[in-house]
Amino acid sequence: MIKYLTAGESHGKCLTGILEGMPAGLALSEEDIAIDLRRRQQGYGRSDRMKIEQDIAHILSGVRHGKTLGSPITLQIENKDWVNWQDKMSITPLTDESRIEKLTRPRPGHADLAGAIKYQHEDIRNVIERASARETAMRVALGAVCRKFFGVFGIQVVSHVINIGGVEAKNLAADLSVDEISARGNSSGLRCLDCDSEVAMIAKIDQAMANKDTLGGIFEVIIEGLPVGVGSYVHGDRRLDGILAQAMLSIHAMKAVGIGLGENSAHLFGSELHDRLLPNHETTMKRPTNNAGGIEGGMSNGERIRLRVAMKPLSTIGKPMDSVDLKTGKSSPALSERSDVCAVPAACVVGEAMALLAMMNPFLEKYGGDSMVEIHAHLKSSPGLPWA
Ligand code: EPS
Repeated sequence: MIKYLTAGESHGKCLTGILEGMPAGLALSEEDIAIDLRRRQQGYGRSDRMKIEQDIAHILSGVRHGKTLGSPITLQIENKDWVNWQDKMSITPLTDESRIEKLTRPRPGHADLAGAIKYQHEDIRNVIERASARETAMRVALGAVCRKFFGVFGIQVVSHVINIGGVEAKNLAADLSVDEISARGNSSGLRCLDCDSEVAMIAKIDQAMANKDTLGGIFEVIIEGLPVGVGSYVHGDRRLDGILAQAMLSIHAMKAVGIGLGENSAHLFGSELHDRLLPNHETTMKRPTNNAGGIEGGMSNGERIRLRVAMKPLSTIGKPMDSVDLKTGKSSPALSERSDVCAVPAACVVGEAMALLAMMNPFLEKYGGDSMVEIHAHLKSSPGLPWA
């Protein structure tokens, strides 16, 4: 079973991640991880911070001669912006702390207010440094290790943007292979497969930018190739849908997750919604539709897993909303600083990473072992239909 931890503040020296439980014998290089880190940094609407950072994860432990050892894998990503924040983020006390202005005007929608009360911070900077979505760089790096693992077994995770600020793209993914979705997403500034809608989405982001506002959106994460029966119906905490939904909602600013038809499932008759079974499709059945989104009874059913994830507009707004200065108790505009206008394309890549991390334990529960050799053997000997 895997465990992972991330550490690091947004403008601190670096982000660190430790991934424990990755089986031995997986070929892994820093370049494998760099691909996803680069993908996460792209996307129209991001802040100038992305011009400063060039995320590279250095592997500090757990790999020898290009293969995992089965021991904890430590990754480190330098925050290039830290050089500009050495005083503000100093680990040791400053000789003159009055030089650093305390942030006391919480942003509606952000962790600021609840975080300041919970941890008794007089300076909201102490909250926002860790609440920042900068942390997702490390999640993507850890997820990239899992991507390498699943790739060995032909299991792929891709994503694409389907909505920005209410501009809905045609969902073309159903008719494309995962390789096509990946290639087209990677070549689009918004990770959108529908070029016409992309133009309208960019116009909407420009409008938000001009108004010093922000925009959210919706993206889809697709998992392909997961064998039947990963997850379980026997207990709630083993249900794959619950595990994946938690993983998606653990990402900063995510507000909703739908699996397959998701919320729209509630509008149909059962006979319209459920995917009919047709006989004799190799080892399992064939379904002409995939409204279930690849999960039935908390288990993968062999079809494409489809997660539709909704992200709220970011809460650092250039034209600040009404707030209260916690120092004076008086009405005051919320704090505002450099931020993204729209980060949905980046969130897509984070969604992939979280799906990859979240699938590890249900997969290892079924096919696990200490080495890649052992897992291969378990997969190979896995039975199909009991009547076959
Ligand atoms: C973020 C605010 C911005 C984003 C940041 C997340 O950073 P800054 O405060 O330095 O301008 O750029 O995202 C990243 C740094 C990143 O790597 O994704 C926030 O408040 O969540």
